[in-house]
Amino acid sequence: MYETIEVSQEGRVALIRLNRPKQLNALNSTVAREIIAATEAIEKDHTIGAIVLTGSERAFAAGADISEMAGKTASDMIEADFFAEWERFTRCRTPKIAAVNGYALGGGCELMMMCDFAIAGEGAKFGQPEVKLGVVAGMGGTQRMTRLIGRARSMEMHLTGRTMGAAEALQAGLVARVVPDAEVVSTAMESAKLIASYARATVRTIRDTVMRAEELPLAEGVHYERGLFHRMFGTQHQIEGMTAFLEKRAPRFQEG
Ligand code: CO8
Repeated sequence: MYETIEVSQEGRVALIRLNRPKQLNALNSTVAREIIAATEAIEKDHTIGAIVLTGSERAFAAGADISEMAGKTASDMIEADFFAEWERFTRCRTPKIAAVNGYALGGGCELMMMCDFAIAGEGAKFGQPEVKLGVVAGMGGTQRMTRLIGRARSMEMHLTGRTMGAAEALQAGLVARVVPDAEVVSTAMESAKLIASYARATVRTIRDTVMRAEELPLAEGVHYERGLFHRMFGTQHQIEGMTAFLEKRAPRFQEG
């Protein structure tokens, strides 16, 4: 069905694997179209509660496809609004975990940062090397990396184009966890299965609220969160979750 990705399902979790290993999973327009189409299809599937996005052992993704971009003019880029389609990926509310082995460079690192969090292998390498290509990051790298790891570190990464290893990425807050390379996908799947075991509506609300922290001033964010908290009372998931706790049993969330 897809040319550049493989999609499978394990229980309530979908696994999307980038499959252009010879090009180190460079993100060309087919990959973009397919990842977005797959994510949007998963979004509509009520049997799926979380997504794991991964690449190969050598590369999560080594960036946007340079051979596809190299000959373009500014008019071409503006006309196509190049990379704008990725906003559809970030709009999908199903939690997305990036499982990263090998290179996550340029657009690859940006795709990882578009996910809700990342689990990386000990050998993973991150970077925004666009400066070496004479351009700025185009898929949100300057914005998301700065929010995740702060201006000093983000500026240094963008201006030098150097790569950062997994231990440094963990310490900086670029990734949530680092595990042995061979355990990256299984750890991400485990985490995704746990998320998918909770009520979908609750998970989406929590995810949306955390995402708002990047956009809103503190007082507005806290007010927004409290309003959602109040409105969850009397819902079937709140009743079941709290009743189960008081009855000392596991909750059984019914999906409607
Ligand atoms: N695009 C296209 N092809 C790639 C890419 C890429 N980003 N990365 C690797 N490849 C290809 C190589 O050309 C090579 O192909 P071939 O075998 O046909 O020669 C194959 O993958 C294997 O790569 P290498 O032989 O180079 O493997 P090495 O192990 O020697 O090196 C590296 C691995 C270090 C990852 C190296 O391939 C590299 O530096 N790649 C490019 C990394 C990069 O610069 N990424 C950023 C791209 S730009 C971007 O993502 C955002 C652009 C923003 C533009 C804004 C426009 C609006």
